Amino acid sequence: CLEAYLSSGWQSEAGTSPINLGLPSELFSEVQQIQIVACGTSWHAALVGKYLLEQLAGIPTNVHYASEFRYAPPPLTPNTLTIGISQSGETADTLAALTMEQQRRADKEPRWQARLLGITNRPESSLAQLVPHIIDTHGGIEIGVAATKSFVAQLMAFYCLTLDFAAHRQSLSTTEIEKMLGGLQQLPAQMELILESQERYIEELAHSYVDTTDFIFVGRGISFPIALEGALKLKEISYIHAEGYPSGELKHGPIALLDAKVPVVSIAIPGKVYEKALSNAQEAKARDSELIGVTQLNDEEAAEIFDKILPVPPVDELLSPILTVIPLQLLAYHIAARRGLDVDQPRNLAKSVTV
Ligand code: F1P
Repeated sequence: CLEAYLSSGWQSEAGTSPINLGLPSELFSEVQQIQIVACGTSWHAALVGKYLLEQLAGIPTNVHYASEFRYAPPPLTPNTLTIGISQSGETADTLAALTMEQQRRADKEPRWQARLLGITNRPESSLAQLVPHIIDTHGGIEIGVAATKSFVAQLMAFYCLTLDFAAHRQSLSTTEIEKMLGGLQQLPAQMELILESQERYIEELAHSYVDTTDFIFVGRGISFPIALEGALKLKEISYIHAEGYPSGELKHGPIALLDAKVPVVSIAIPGKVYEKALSNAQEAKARDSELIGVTQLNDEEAAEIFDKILPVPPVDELLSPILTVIPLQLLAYHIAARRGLDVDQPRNLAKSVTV
């Protein structure tokens, strides 16, 4: 996906971008605010996008459930970019939210007019026909109903969109941009390493959770949406009740649910919020929960705290979502397979919700 977005022959010059998304510059000029509408897994990808766009490009960004947008539309703001993200490009709620945004801004002055952008795996979809511009994730068609590879492709689209904004606004230096691009380019090999070295272990580990009825997932900062996505995958394909929370929210209520029967999965990657994430994980351990850490390979501090570790290769915290989601997808997959469930066609779920 990344290769498709790189500008050819970028010269590390401030104010120019290493990314070419094929979008017109008017779409980006003087953007003061971004709003993203999405459902399900795409909504979780949007939360990672919000983190990146706010922290790296400095643009206030709101993420809305597309299914709620029509009933509680946010007040209009000028120079606002609205992004609809949908793997299938056919999700009715996402299409309706974008249509509403287009209609309510139709007669306004230029600053207030709709600027709509779609992010989808399907450039031939209804979403692509509805909005004037799209970013093709190059993620291809999902075989299963539950989105997995799409999530990673959507994240890559958000990394590149953010880098493009950050380069033009000079909110990151060229050195910072180059460092991030270098990190992004290493991710495919690191993902393969996880798949090759961890799958057997995760398959065996999954056997011990076949009869588990509840799971809690926690993460801080950029890892919080990954906690939500890990929980969603378990619900969607394994039919196990699972919730995701920001690590620091545990003590504000969910901690009452914890005991030896409720495993807690904590995503904790060395970086800004690492120590805090580890100390939150310890709160769960004190309530007898089994602690499973998605953390960096060979981290001694983590090895002391977690009962079990799903390791990922060393990675910058900012890029870690693309790696940390993989063991969680594998965990949900192997628990479901062990339970004899149809992982590609879970009960009650549609590939795209078109009503
Ligand atoms: C959104 C979504 C998926 C989920 C399921 C139902 O789809 O919630 O994330 O796995 O397939 O639809 P989309 O708008 O990203 O196509």
